[in-house]
Amino acid sequence: MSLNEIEDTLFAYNQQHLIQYWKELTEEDQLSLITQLKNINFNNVSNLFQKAQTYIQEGIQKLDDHMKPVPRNKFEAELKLDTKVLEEYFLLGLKEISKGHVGVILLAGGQGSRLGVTYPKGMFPLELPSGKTLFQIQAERIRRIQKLAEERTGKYGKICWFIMTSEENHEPTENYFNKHGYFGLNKEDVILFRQGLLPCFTFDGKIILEDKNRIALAPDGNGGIYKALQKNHIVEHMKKRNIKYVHVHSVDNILVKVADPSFIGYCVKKGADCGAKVIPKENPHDALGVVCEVNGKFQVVEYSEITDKTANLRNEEGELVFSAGSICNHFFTSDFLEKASTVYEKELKPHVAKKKIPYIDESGNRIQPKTPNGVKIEKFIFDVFEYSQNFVTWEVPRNAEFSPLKNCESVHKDCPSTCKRDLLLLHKSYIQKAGGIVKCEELEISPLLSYAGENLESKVKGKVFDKCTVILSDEEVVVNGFKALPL
Ligand code: UD2
Repeated sequence: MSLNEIEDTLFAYNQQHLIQYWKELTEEDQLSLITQLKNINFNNVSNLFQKAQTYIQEGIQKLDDHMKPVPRNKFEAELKLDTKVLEEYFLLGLKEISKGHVGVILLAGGQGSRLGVTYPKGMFPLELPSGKTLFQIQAERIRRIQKLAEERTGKYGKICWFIMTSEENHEPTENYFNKHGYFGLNKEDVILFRQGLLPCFTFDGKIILEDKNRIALAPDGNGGIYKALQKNHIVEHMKKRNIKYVHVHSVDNILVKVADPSFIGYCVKKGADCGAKVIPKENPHDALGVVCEVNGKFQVVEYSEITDKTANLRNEEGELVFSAGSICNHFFTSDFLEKASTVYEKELKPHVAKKKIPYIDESGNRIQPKTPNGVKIEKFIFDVFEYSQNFVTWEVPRNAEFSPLKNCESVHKDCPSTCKRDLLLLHKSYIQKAGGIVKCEELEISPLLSYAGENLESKVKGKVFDKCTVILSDEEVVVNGFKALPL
């Protein structure tokens, strides 16, 4: 595409300002700018902005009058379930894993701005006794659950791990996995793919020029997954490998049960095409979106989209009516993902966030605004729930399954130290349950030894732990030679 053609397009969409500094640019910078412009589908982004404008002007609509809690037949709470039924789901999930029917998608394309890092969140040094990062913990949970599935079913099946990155963090993520030998997984079973970018807009629809040769771009939200699946032929790949069920989760939850057999088994047993793992909201102001029905369709309603009155509603047992807190942990069939990435994706509503976006002013100066001057547009992964033919919800306890790394330490909530605290507390409880005596603060279990508290007795029963220890699998003692003490 030549400059003339680009000029015509820019004119047609009223975005001529994007080349206003063209003559000042070096040849290299001109090439860079033209490449960015070529990558923008102006028709699509302009439609998206039109759709988003309703939200910018009217703010978020309150949905109170249309909301209903998830019906009982679409909801099950792990803690309230008969152990036999739970075991049935667990075993069913393991069987699907052993048949190679299960894939995992890790959502790792976020920018980590609240945490304040410019590198991928999965690499953040959590200061665990083992020195492990979120990426390593999750990789090792996959290895352990594959092994457990083999032990319980007699058949070994691989879980294929798909990792969604962004343009910005793709390379560092890939380098990190390469450097660490994919943490013992086969490289061909770990597939990295990039999500897309969208331009940032001023409130009146002008695409923002961040520098004279650079357009302000941001990842298109975790709902960008559907477009990215299609663009990178991921569903086709899943079908070739006979992957039928997919567990999708965020990168930041240190307690995440990757490819959780109980959740998968429950969804498979119910014949669901789509499912959400939830935790009970602790209080009405707990900042989690709630899974509920809106006008008969399943949806996640962000806490900012309901009034205090609705958030405070309680049932006869005194529990919150809208308590199914979404934790960005979902189940999909690969058939559903196929439709989501080809059909539903186009219908997904844009969400807008008003942000302070650096820009070049009329005189060519770079300005760092002090108040929001524009919007980032994102799609949300859960907005496809409304297309589900059979949606289910699986409630799990927070202390065993959810502790996210969102913020930097000074926030004191959902930050590095709370992640570490919650993981070590959970591990302490597993060790005590298996008959170990814990007399120290820092006791960690390798995910390669135990996925969720199983397989510990021979290593811990009757033993006293009085100094910082990492309880390793036999394999690790031999292979990695960690600093931590083998038992
Ligand atoms: C997410 C959920 C929210 C709640 C909360 C709990 C969405 C839209 N919101 O809110 O309902 O469950 O998590 O922790 O799911 N990501 C990408 N690409 C992007 C943006 C995000 O891959 O463009 C990933 C990100 O790396 C993370 C996950 O999506 O793994 C959640 O993103 P977030 O931390 O920005 O979402 P948050 O906390 O606002």
